[in-house]
Order: sequence, then structure tokens, then C-alpha cells
Amino acid sequence: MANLDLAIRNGTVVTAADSVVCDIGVRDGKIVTLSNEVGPADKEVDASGRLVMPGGIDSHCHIEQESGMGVQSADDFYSGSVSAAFGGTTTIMPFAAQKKGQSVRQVVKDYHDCAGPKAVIDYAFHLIISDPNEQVLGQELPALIRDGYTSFKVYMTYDALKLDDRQLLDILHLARTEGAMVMVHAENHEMIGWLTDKLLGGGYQAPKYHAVAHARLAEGEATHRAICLSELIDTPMLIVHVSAEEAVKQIREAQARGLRIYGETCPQYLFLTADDLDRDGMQGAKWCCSPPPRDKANQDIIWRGLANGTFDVFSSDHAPYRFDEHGKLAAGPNAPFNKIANGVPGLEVRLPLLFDGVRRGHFSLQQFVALASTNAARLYGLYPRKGTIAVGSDADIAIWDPEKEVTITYDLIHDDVGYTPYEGVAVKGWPVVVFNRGRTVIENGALHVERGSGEFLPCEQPDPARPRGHLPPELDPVRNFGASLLNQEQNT
Ligand code: DUC
Ligand code: ZN
Ligand code: ZN
Repeated sequence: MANLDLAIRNGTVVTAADSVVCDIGVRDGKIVTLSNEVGPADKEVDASGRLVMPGGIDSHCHIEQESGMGVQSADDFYSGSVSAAFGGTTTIMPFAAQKKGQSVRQVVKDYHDCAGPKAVIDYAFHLIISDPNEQVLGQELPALIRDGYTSFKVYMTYDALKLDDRQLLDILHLARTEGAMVMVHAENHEMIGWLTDKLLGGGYQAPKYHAVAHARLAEGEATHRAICLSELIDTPMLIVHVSAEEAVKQIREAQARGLRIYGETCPQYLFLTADDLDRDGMQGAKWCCSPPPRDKANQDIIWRGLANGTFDVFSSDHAPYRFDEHGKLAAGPNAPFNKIANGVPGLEVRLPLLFDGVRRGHFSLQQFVALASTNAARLYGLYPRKGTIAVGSDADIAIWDPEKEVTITYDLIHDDVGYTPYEGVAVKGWPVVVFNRGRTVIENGALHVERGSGEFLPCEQPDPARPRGHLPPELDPVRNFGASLLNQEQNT
């Protein structure tokens, strides 16, 4: 038999299930052998003393996307994907974001035109739905789901994006019928609007007041409401970028009742606080994201949520805006907090920051892999092609040096943002060699693949998005006097 293309030897191979010292053989982009007797290969890599883990999946990042306020994000698909790769990520899942009035099919085509010629690692798209009209719900989304776009993000706030509860139910119903995962940005729009008006009326317009306007109760209330909508029609849901105890409690309580509610959190809720927004002049704008970072007590709650399984995925929510008139300061050099584009960068440091949780004793290496990669693959219909190290899976592998100590500074980051909110954070453990479909993407501190060499990944209908089959009485024809209110295709 012909040589293997790649052999990775003597490393500790870590998956979400276990750790074992063995070699990995790769041919034609796939893992073909896991054993201690892997034959010769064209490329040999010695991973002694290293951790060999699935490449990360960053299942929530915004690339070449306009903010709700119309500000263009900083990275394109080249700089964004390069930065992700240097941080040990081999698949990104950005958004194809519909604006009101747009055809979602056309939006998807436009994002492909951006990504195809530039991405250096593999990518799939979630859809952002801001205008769920009849054409979108009846025609476009069912067809797009069949074409591999099997997850949508919907917003409960932002004037340009917000859906009302009835529209959220329509989206959930569609997801239930067609087999898609619904991701929800849960913040109470009216509470934020009211607080914003009060703050601005009182002359409180500095960036730090962003963290006051986006109250924890606004996140908790919207999370509770979203879960009720999900329960009403028995459709799973994933609450994204959870920052605070109020939301964590709601998710945990729903999970304890057996509901299929999934949670995501992000590095900014572990390493930043609202005090980071309290800086001279407009500097605090760099830390304005939604929901905002909270406080030390909430950081601890978020770490605990990662450890105890409340959160299934850990994403960057990379939403980068340069600190200039095209980005954070697009509304002027002294713009009030509510005119500052929301988001922080994080594609490259997401995994080294999460790895700190292993070092601090919060969770195991297996949990790290699950949060970094495996769970996202399962939740979004990419497993087992992505998210694990197994025979038949794509050879998406990151070799980590667990002893490498790094103090994060912007000069080691490869994005196009101009700053990092994590400047000065010290971590131990860093990805040093990265493969995507067997291609050497990162080695010896350099990029080894061409622009546009990443591949689009159509997603399957995710199994975790299937309804439980437990309808509340009002929706159950056996108990609601025979009224059949749901399309039943996905009922289990
Ligand atoms: N939501 C996101 O998911 N990303 C950035 C800003 C926001 O509100
Ligand atoms: Zn959001
Ligand atoms: Zn986001």
C-alpha cells in the first residue's frame, strides 16, 4: 500500500472521550489509522510530550459582516481564518446575515463570494434571520436547510434585527418541521432601550455605561422567555454568548427539567469585566460587546457552567471593529455608548484562554476538547466528519505544547483588528502545529496554505435539534380537543 501522507507519532491523542498515547496515520485528508504501528508517511511529525487534539471549531464568529448599526467588521475571510488557524481552530462557522427585505438565498451567495477565494481553513455558515416573511419561511429556509445551512441565529434586541415573540415562534416552528438548530441572542430590548434613554438623558454617555444599559436582568428575562417559547412548541434551542448568573440559572433549570436547551459562552465572560469599559476617553469602546462582561462573581459562575455541563460550546463571538472612524468610532470620536458597534475580537486566543480552565483545575482535557470542538460538531451537524480524532474523520488536528507560556500581546496576533482586549493575559499551553484535512496549515510559527484553500462544509440536520416529543397540553391534540397546530414531521 502506498505511503501515508502524514504520520503524527508519540503524542497523547485527546478526544472528548479519552486520552491515549498512539500514532495517527493520514491519507487523502482523512484519518486512516490510529495505532502504535502506523507505517511510513511522506511527512513525519514527532509529537512526543505534546497533546494531539481535534482542531477547534469556532461555531460563533462574525466575518465580513456589517453590525446592526451598519459598521463593517474588521476581518475578511483571509485574516479571520488565518488568525483562527494560528489559535488551533480548523473550522469556523460565521454567519450569512440577512437584512430586512433581503433574500436569504442571495445573502448566502454573497457570503460565499467573500469566503470562497479567501478562507484558509474550512467553514460552514449559520444564517441570521431578521425578516422571517412568508417567502423566507415557506420557500427559502426549507430549501437552504436541505442545502446544508441547518442553523439560524435570531435576535431579541437591536432595532435592525429584533424579532418579536410571534416571529420567534414561527422560526422555531420552521426549525422543528425542517430540522434546524435555532441560536438565540437573548436580551430584553425594551429594558435596554429604557435604561439607555435614562442614561443618555442624565448625560451618562461614556462607553462604560454600555455595561449598565445591558442589564443582567435583561439577559435573564429574555433567556427565560426564549426558553418558554422553545418549550411551548417542543423545539430545541441554543442560547448564545451567555454572560451572567440570571441567564445561567434559567438554562440550568430548563436542562434539569429535561428540555433540550443548550448554552454557549465566550472568553470575554471569563477574562473581562465591566471595569474594562471604564477607561480614559473612548478607549473603553474596545471592550463594548453584548451582552457586556460582568464582574468577578459572574466570571466564576461562567467557569462553573463550563465545568458542570450547562454550556456545551465555547465560541469566540469574534465581532471585531477597528478603533477608528470605520469601526468603533464610526458614529464620531465621542459617540455615545449606544452608537458604538458591539463586539470584541477573539478568534485566535479563544482556545488558549479556554485551556487555562484545564490548568486551573476547572475541567478535564476531555471537557476541553468537547467545548472546543466536539460539541459544536454535534450541535451543528458536522460530526463525525469534524470534531474528533477517529478513523474516517477529516484530519483536522492541532498539536499543543502544554508547557508553552505565552503572555498575550497584540503583536503575536494575526487578525486585522489592531488591538486585543486580552493584552497582558498570561496563559500556559498553545497550539504549535495545525492540520486541516491533512494539510499543514501552521508549523514553525508560519502559515503554509494558500488563500482560498479552505472548503465549504454543508451541515447535516443536527440530531440535538430534534424535538423531545413532549408537547404541552395546549399543543397536544390528545389534550387540546383535537386541534392539530404543528407540522409533525420532526416529532419523535
Ligand atoms: N451579538 C453577537 O453575537 N455578536 C456581537 C454583538 C452581538 O450583539
Ligand atoms: Zn448576539
Ligand atoms: Zn455574535
